[in-house]
Amino acid sequence: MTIILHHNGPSTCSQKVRLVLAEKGLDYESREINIQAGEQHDPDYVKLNPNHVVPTLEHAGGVFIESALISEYLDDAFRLQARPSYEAAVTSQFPEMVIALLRKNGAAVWSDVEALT
Ligand SMILES: N[C@@H](CCC(=O)N[C@@H](CS)C(=O)NCC(=O)O)C(=O)O
Repeated sequence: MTIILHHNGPSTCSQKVRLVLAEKGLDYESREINIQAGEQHDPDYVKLNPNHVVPTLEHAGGVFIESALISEYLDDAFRLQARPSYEAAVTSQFPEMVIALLRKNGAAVWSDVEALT
């Protein structure tokens, strides 16, 4: 499903949404609205955004206005999958690594004591 973003280059509200799209690696169709030339007042655009401002996002048959709400929508619709990291893998194996190290150095660990009782 294509994402269409009606936006303006220097507009901070548009930049906010473009940052979210970039962060999530999402491709989108760009529709530049020249607000200096008053294109935000074009009757066809006002049908999408009755506030006469940018940005406006179209996706999945819906029209979204207000940069904060658009950002929240994108965050919900395209939630990033947590990638298992090396650090996470090491952290989850940490207790086993400590036990192995203790055993290697001749220390008895709880499971060794249990095995003797
Ligand atoms: N609360 C809106 C504000 C949008 C807004 O004010 N956009 C400005 C650009 S940052 C705009 O389109 N201005 C055109 C105008 O006021 O005519 C949002 O966050 O989306």
